[in-house]
Amino acid sequence: MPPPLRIRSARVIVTSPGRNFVTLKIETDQGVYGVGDGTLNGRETAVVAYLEGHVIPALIGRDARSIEDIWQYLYRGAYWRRGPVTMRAIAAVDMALWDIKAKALGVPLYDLLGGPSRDGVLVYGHANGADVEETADEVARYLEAGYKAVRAQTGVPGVAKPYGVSRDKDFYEPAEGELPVETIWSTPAYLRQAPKLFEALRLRFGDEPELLHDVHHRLTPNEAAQLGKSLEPYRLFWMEDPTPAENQEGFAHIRRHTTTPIAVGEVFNSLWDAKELIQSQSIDYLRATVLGCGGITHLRRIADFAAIWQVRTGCHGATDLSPITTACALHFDTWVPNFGIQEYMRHTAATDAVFPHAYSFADGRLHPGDAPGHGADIDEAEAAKHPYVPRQLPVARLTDGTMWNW
Ligand code: GCO
Ligand code: MG
Repeated sequence: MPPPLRIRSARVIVTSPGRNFVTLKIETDQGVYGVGDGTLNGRETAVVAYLEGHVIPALIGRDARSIEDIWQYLYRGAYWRRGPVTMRAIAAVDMALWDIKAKALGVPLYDLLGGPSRDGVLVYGHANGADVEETADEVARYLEAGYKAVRAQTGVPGVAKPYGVSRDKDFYEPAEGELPVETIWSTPAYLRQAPKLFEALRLRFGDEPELLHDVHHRLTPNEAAQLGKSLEPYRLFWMEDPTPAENQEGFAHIRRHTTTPIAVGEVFNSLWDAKELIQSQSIDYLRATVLGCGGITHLRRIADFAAIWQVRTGCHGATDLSPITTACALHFDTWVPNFGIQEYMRHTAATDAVFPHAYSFADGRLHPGDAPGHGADIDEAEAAKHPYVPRQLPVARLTDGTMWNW
């Protein structure tokens, strides 16, 4: 047995280079350290409290090589299981431990997971605009930049601040304001608008580019079934989060009525959120992430389970997942046999400066790089220049004032 790599210290670093990130840095007695992401958009300080109060004290002195045992200790041992805060805290530890192990062995993380299954990770970018024409121009910009897959979101007539339409064309960040900003939602107006967007995109760009769309939990199962049907002629790669997934049977209803592929799961925390959706073959892609689902240790278990029903991965990759999560996701995606696609919302230059990383984009794909570990780090001096700024995600109301799903 090689000598243990004792955890000497663990610290949380909160930084806000344009948006907030929670990072855990674990140091060992042999000088090797690892970093993990624990960011939870709008609820960052809850994860910080969980890590500092309940996780870090229990880590000191443990052997950093015992990734599985530490995962089980933090999950089973806590008695209070699951939930976004707990599972992000566990994810931060898990990412840092995989980083340490791979660095100690001098190999890129994907090598430890079983080696590469593909040459580069297909990603989709985010095009959005105030109307159909502006969105189409943005899709053109992504295709010119080499993207093979693009998510398209557009403004809805009569709906101020619709989901997915950004203030800044290059970077999308919905969190603003110390209290949630109130937005308005109209399902009938949206159901009229969405097919017009994809009709225009297919007319302009032809059949080849993969097109994706995020419904962001706004519809009932039957409205989602209507949307899926109306989008069938435009052959989407996927329709994402058509309805909230607490009621997993709702997806079986959507499935019965449309062949438009369905993706769900960016808010999932474990296999138990997805089990029936997968087993009933109600979905095509699972959006669970290393960040949301307790790290690589649990996500690869979910992916193996999903593979039995031919459900593929499509990891969440919005800007509220730090470059450390992006790096881990890319190592995971490079290995996972049932890979589908990876979301890629670019981070700002300020964020990239705080989190130097080995991954790079070329020809519509991201490449994890061959640096030992997951290849992402935190520049603490740079991070210290950006103190925490409280910001929250918006809320949504229907046109009559009724609270709705944002
Ligand atoms: C996506 C997501 C995000 C979320 C964000 C919330 O598909 O990328 O829906 O944009 O809204 O992660 O913090
Ligand atoms: Mg989404």
